Amino acid sequence: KKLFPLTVALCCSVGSAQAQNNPVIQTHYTPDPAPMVRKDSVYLYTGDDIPGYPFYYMTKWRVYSTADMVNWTDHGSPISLESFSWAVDRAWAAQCIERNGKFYWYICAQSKDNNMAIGVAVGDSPTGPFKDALGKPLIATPNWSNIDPTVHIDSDGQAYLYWGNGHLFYVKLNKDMISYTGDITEVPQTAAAFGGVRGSGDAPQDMFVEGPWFYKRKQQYYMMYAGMENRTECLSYATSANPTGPWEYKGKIMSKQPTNSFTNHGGIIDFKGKSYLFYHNALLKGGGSFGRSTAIESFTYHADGTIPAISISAD
Ligand code: FUB
Repeated sequence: KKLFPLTVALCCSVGSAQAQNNPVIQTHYTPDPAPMVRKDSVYLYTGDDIPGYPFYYMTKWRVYSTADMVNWTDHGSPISLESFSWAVDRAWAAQCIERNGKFYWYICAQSKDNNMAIGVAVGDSPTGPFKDALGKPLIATPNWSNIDPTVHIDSDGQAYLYWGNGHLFYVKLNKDMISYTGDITEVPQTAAAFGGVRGSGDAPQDMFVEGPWFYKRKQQYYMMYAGMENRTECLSYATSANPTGPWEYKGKIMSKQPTNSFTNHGGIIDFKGKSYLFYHNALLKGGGSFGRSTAIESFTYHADGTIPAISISAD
C-alpha cells in the first residue's frame, strides 16, 4: 500500500502549513532540513528517507520553497548519488548557499573508497540544475566523520565550511567556493565548548555528535548541533565572538524527541521579521528513525542573543 503518492507533479503546491503545522512536507520524507533565505523566499534543502529501509541508505536530495512559510512548492530532486561519479551510497545532510549569483550545494555521501566524503554541486538558480563542481570530493580524508557540511560567508567575504560527526572540523573556503586554503582544522571537543565530551557515561549529557549549523547574527557566531541526551539526539548550541571559536556552550535548544527518531538535525534562519528553527522528527504517518520529516518552530531570541528552549509541536 502506498502511503504517500510519489507522483506529485513538480512545482506544485504540496501542502499548506503554519510554522507549527508539522511536518511541513507531507508528500515525502524530508530529513536533515537546511533552509536558505533568498530575496522573498525560503528554499528548503532536504534529504530523502526511503520508507521501509532499515538504515540511512538514502539516494537523493530534495528542494522546496515558500514565500510565506505556509504554502510550499516542490522543486523535485535536482541531485542524487548519480550526480556525483565518486558517490555510492548514503546521500546524507547537505546545505546550499549563494555567492555571486551561483548556488553551491554542499553534500556528503559514501565514496567509492568506502569513506564518507563531502562534495559540492553548483547551479545557476536555487533549484538547479546542479552539476558536480569538481568531479571528485572537496573533502576526502579517510574519515567517517566527513558528514553534515554547513557553510557561511562572513561579512568580510571569507567563507567557512564546518562539518563533522564526533569530531568537528572546518576549512576556510576560497572565493570560488569549491576549493580551500590552509589545513583542515579540528575544533577542540571540550565541555566548555559543547557541554560535555564523548565517553563520559550514559547520564543525561551534552556533547557534539553531528549536524553542525553555523551562522552569524548580530556580530555573534552560532554553532547549533545535534548533541546527546539519554542516547537520543537533542539540539544544542554554542556561540563565539569569532568564526573559528573558541566556542562557549550555551545549552539545549530542543530536548530529545519523543517521536522515535533517534537523530535530530537543524537549521536556523531569520525571515520576514521572525526567527525559525527547522529540524526533523518522525511524525509523518509511517515515519520513524529512517522516515524523518522537516518540522518548523518559530521562536524569539532573548535580548542577549541566546536561544530559548523550543518544544516540538505536532500539528
Ligand atoms: O540523514 C543521515 C544522517 O542522520 C545525517 O547526516 C545526520 O545528521 C543524521 O541526521
